[in-house]
Amino acid sequence: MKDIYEPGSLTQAIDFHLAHSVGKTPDTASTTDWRLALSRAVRDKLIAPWFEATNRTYAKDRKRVYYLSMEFLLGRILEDAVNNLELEDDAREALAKHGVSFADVVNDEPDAALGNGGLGRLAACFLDSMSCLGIPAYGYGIRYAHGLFRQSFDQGKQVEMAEDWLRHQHNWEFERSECLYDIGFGGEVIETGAQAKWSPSDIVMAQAYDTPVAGWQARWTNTLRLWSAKPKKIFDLDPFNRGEYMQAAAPAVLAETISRVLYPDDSTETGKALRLKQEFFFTSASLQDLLRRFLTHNGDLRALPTKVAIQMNDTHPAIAGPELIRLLSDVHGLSFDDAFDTAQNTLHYTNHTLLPEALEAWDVGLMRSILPRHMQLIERIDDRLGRDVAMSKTGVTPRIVENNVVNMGTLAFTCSRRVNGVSALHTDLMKQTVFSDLHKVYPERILNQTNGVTPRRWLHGCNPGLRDLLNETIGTEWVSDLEQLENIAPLADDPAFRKRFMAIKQDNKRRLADWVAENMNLQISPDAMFDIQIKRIHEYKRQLMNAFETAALANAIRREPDADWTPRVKFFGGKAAPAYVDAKNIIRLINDIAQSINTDPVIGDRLKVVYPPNYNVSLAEMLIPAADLSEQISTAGKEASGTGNMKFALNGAVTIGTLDGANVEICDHVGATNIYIFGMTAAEVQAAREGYVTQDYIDRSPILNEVIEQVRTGFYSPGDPTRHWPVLEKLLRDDYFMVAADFDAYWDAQRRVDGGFANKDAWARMAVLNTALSGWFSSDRTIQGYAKDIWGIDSLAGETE
Ligand code: CBF
Repeated sequence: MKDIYEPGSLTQAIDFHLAHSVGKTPDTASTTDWRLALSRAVRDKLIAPWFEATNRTYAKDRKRVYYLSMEFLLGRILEDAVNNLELEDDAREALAKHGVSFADVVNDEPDAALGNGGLGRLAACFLDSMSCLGIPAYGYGIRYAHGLFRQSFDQGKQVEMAEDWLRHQHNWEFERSECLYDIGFGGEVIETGAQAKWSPSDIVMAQAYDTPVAGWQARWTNTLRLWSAKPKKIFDLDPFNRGEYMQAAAPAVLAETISRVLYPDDSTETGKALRLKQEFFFTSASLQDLLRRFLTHNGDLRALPTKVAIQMNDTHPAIAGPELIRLLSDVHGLSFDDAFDTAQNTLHYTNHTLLPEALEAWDVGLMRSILPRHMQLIERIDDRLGRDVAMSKTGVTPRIVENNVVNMGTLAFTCSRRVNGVSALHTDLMKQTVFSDLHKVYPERILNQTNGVTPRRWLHGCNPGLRDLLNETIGTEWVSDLEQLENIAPLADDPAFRKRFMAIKQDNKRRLADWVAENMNLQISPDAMFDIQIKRIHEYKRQLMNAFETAALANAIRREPDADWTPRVKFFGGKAAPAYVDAKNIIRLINDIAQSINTDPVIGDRLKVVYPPNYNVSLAEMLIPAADLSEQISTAGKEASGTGNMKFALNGAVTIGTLDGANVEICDHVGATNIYIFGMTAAEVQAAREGYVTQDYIDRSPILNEVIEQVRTGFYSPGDPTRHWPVLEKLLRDDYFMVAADFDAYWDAQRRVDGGFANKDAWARMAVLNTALSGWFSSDRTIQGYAKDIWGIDSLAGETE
């Protein structure tokens, strides 16, 4: 299929869509209208490669990947698509003819925040890489009407508001009103002989919305298919006729609740049930959809693994095991054993965390009431596991159903051909801890695929200055072959190159400083070190340790204002889960510390603290290119991988971090002299747990002690001196993440950073080397690993007819 516009005719396409899709004339069009017109024009360009990719996959009857994820944290789509199609100059020019700014137009787009953090953003990077590499794939997820909440601060406290990304037309998707599947809940199982039939009491429909995902230069285009919940019965006329309008609308409202909000607060029983329903909803719809597609070209469902690889992104879609078995056996007539073997050879599971509270476990009663047939199948799968365990003679006793809960990690593991961790350390720890028993029974199953990030969004798109310098210096191939960045490594010793590299950093910092001045009413100097910690707020990520260090630095400056300080601006960014009270308390403390420091004339420009509300992908795209220092300071053994750490290093920020997650591999790649590593290792953390007393560490650290005393006596909350006691109380009672134990090491490392930054040449050299040696952290490399080691799929992009 040919492109419908002549090359270079983006102007014509935009003008066409402004009139025919948006219904406006140039003189009445708002920025949003122009955005919608440009989006349509750009989307048109994706259609030909999209159809071609689909046709080629069908024509060659090739294996596809189905990536099942509760989250796709896409961020803005327009700028990324323009970037991947290399249309930026054309778009800029076309809009400029109407006096419209390209930057205003792309910034007008709300983030598609269909995810919380790392896991969801990883899924988005993987979509990009699968398209870049020509791997036939579908992303399957939920089309939440409201993505991750909008965060604001009220006197330092996090306030959550509903997010509204679909308020304007969402121009990237195609509604598939014909693509509908029934999704059942509750009811009973009717058994006749060996046959079982599930008769659900409630049924909602899953309707597909497709978004084309173009890879670099549109070499290949895959589909993101998101499911939206629709009522089976649109409207109840009887109650309406009786004047009971609310009751008449109730079935629709209840059905639509399933895809209404990302991650409902699951601290209540009703919240938990909704979450389980969401998980089943999108998993079942995706499986029904892919089986339908498979059956259009194939007859024998036992051949499914030859054409289909399903990746479960964490345990959220782990119900895929029993659901696929149910569809294959109850619906399509396979025996349980054939269905199990087929499902197991098709499914794969990625684990993203070892934190016990994040490992999903569903109450058996809840599971049975919502998914009665699945609960039966889970028990049969557990029996199969029991048989393997007995045969293995390993002496271990892993079970899926234990103490009246269904352990979803064990279920996902048992139903998968391959199980992977997301960094080398994390994968080792998986083998030693949560999955140690299962690893003994199935020693071949666990493997590692260290995460990566897409260079298209996280360098080419977000850092145009550096992009241009790289293009000029080593050509453009690095965009799809990121390890070519190594070619700039020798230039770290070239003063002229370093100067240009750092001038770009300085521009990025200036842009950020302007944004802070405009949006936060705070003046910061781009000459100071920009020290940035952006991620979800969680105790294991230790924003608290950073906050304490910030306060301690302020104390030191106040004591000796005339000493030779390295000026710093500390940035924090991130949201806490609405029900996570301890994390919300930390946010408030950070904001109070910021307020105290930023208004202290003695401290002045030596230290400033910036915490922009509503951290999201778009903000990250501005913050990361402007960073000098990247804070990756989690308690060792707790951060599965991290991906922000990779984005920062790629953009020439130097890391201060623990030997946790992918930091270990970043250190290996950029070299120990180009990173500031501190603190306990994962093994030391384990050893320190025995007899750990927080107060002992505080007593040994006068610097930390002073800060703790300040917090206790209300130094940061003068009108409300006990405000931060809950933070201290928690720390003293249970410093599980060892803030106190690592504090002094962190403080010392920060002082080494001060010295390092003061030596401009040496710092610039480190910054260049971080970019040069981070190419391995491309998600293209990660996806190549999945394709080879897990899915058994080749790229189709380079193949000729
Ligand atoms: O693997 C992607 C990311 O996933 C998490 O965000 C998660 O949700 N479990 C982890 O916390 C990160 O370490 C990891 O990089």
